[in-house]
Amino acid sequence: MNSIYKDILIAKKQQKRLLAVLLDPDKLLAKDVAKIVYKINESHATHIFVGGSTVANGETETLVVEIKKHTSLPVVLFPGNFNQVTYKADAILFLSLLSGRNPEYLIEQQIKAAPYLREINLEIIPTGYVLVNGGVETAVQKVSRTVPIEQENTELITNTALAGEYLGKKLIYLEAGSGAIQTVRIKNISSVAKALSIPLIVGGGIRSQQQMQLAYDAGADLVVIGTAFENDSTFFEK
Ligand code: 1GP
Repeated sequence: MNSIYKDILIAKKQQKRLLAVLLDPDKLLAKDVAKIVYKINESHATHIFVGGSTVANGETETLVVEIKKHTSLPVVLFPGNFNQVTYKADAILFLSLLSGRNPEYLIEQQIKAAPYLREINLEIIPTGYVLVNGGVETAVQKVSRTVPIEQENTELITNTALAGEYLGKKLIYLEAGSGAIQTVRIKNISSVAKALSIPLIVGGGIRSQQQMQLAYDAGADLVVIGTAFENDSTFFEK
């Protein structure tokens, strides 16, 4: 029980760099899963995240089942809404959109997910989700109908993440949004990392190995790559 989070904590302590590849059930076809997951297994990825802002009912579970046929990496849900929760995964980032002021994504979706989560044996990782301006209106921004924090406002970004830790979140996911043009600025990653004692996930718009390294160097414990690998399955070979 709770082994995925424990492993993240151990990795942080040992200063190991974790890497999650994000697969969106909306974009990945079942027939492509085997070859995509093969590429992930060959890379230095440590986790597979599954989720998206707009996913039809049932698609997440189908994808998770297919992914797990081909990998021993932990499969962690990164759900856009409560319909994406499935017991077939290994863990769930139980997200609360702390940067937004829409109760639906702060607490309502979580209430809807709770009775199902109680029934199943899925590791639950309370995660504070902090969305910053990625230079373009991202899907998460549209769907959640929330305003991301401006990247100039390092203090607000940092204090929001820190409040998440004080609320008992076990992870903070600092995010520019999938397909962002502007990644989370180094200054913001480093300010948040310095303030937190819990592990920090960083994602959104990272499209090169260099950007990944900069995020780690600034204090990200786990970096998430979605679009770059979606567009080019040789991304990790470079
Ligand atoms: C999205 O952080 C992830 O929530 C990944 O973003 O698709 O831009 O890599 P990208």
